[in-house]
Amino acid sequence: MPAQLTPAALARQFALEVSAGLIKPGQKELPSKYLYDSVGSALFEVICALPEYGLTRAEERLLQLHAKEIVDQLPRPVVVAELGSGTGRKTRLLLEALSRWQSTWYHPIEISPSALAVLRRELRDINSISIVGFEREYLDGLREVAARRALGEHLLVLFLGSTIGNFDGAAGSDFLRGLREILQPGDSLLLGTDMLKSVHTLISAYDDPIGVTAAFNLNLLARINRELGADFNLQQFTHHAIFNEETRSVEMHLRSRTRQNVAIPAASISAHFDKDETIWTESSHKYSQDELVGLAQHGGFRRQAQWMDRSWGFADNLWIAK
Ligand code: AVJ
Repeated sequence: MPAQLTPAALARQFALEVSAGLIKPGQKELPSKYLYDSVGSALFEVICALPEYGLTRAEERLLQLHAKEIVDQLPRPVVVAELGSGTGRKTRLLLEALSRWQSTWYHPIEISPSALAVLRRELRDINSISIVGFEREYLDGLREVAARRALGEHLLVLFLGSTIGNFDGAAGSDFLRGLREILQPGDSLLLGTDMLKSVHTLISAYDDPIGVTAAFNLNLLARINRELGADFNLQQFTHHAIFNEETRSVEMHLRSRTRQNVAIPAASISAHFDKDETIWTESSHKYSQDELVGLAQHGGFRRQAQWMDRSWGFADNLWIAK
């Protein structure tokens, strides 16, 4: 894989972000992207199989039904970049549909090296596909892809799974604008968005009864222990999922059972926790149709088409850069 950061640079970055999030006054937080080391990625796969977490299956249904139709709406030739590629099960449906028309460059952009490795193995067999991955932050990787494209080639950016929902507040909208700046008019974005639904359904999806999501969340502390030499006692933290009505986001938190201090040597800090204090580890924003209209407009995109799975409440949106 070309263009990756060195392991030492990644470790330094992780330590910096952990220390910034845990020593700041007020709500402690950790970036949700760090949930996906090899253990976290494996646990996320299990989450996707849980009956309570319908999101991934909904998008798979959409792509199974409509991949051909989606591909038909794209300008060709097209180069495909994917932000946060996951295992490639959904991507395969699109790449197979595309490869009937053209040989395709596919550039997964993903900070988890284990996820990239899985993906390469998973998609290798598709006809006339060339895979070149980038172990980079999303927009850094996308800039590299955009810089390498040939004249006359259009870009299709896949941002599936409602990962956009992990940006909280204005960050999602800012991110889409940043992404648009890298694109040229006529390039396209296929954006997966989980739609607003009942609070009961949402909480069950993020606080499942057998505790897989709890393990996924707690693994972040275990990862900090493994990689930064910290001494988090995982028995002393519990998983919580709440729906924030104001921001329309499910939030995952880790709550400290007691007053405690945790040393994180590689980040050069000792973090203090009050009893019941939480670390906010993830937001998963849920969308309304009106909000999508506003986001596209603000971002500089024309809404070309939308495919909706009504049984769960999930949309794949095809937007074209204006
Ligand atoms: C992969 C970011 C879409 O927010 O629903 C699943 C991650 N977190 N359960 C989501 C997740 C808890 C997931 N995304």
